[in-house]
Amino acid sequence: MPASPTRYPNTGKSSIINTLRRKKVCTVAPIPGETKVWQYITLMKRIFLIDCPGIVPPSTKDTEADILFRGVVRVEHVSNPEQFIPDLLAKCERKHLERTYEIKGWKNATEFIELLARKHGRLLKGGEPDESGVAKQVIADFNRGKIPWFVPPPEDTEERTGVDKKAAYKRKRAEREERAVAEQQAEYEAEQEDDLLPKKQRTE
Ligand SMILES: Nc1nc2c(ncn2[C@@H]2O[C@H](COP(=O)(O)OP(=O)(O)OP(=O)(O)O)[C@@H](O)[C@H]2O)c(=O)[nH]1
Ligand SMILES: [Mg+2]
Repeated sequence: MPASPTRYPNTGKSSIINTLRRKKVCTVAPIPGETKVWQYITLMKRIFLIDCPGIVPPSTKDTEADILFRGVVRVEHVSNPEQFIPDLLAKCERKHLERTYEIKGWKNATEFIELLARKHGRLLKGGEPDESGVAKQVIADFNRGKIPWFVPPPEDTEERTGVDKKAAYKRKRAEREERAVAEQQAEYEAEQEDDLLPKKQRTE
């Protein structure tokens, strides 16, 4: 039975296979395009897995920035990387960026890049900041998890009716029953101890 995780690059396909096999059978790396060829891995007698290179399917929904921040593109292939820095700054909290890079006080993406370029001496001839080089570094840091960031889960606005509602009631009832059983058990155990006490004292 062939089973193959086909997904974006750098999303952990090879890692899942290593976890299933409980050993390192596939190479894993924090850069997209690590897996270059199909690799067959026997999971059980009649089940094998195929680790394959990631693919980026054409999508009308995902913007170029969405795809980039998912870590599925190698930064060296990104043209004008500085164009994505405003989006990156919007995704992260200022305090996290300040802490990661030990810089403060930027008002926009250009100032952010400039501060960083000066701090690390990434200047071009004539003293101009190397905007593209710094932007690539920041995007790479983001994709490798050096800058903390998160997205809150979507709000649960669904109104539960029918089966779902019944399931919630059932769960609550089961919890109540579980608590009652635990209380009874505790009472029983306490009684047992009380019963044992005189006997114990007798034998001593
Ligand atoms: N935080 C986190 N990182 C993970 C997880 N799974 C994998 N990674 C990391 O993500 C990176 C990519 O993992 P891979 O298994 O190489 O991804 P892939 O999908 O095989 O990538 P390609 O071969 O490039 O298509 C590695 O640095 C892994 O250590 C996870 O569950 N959580
Ligand atoms: Mg892989």
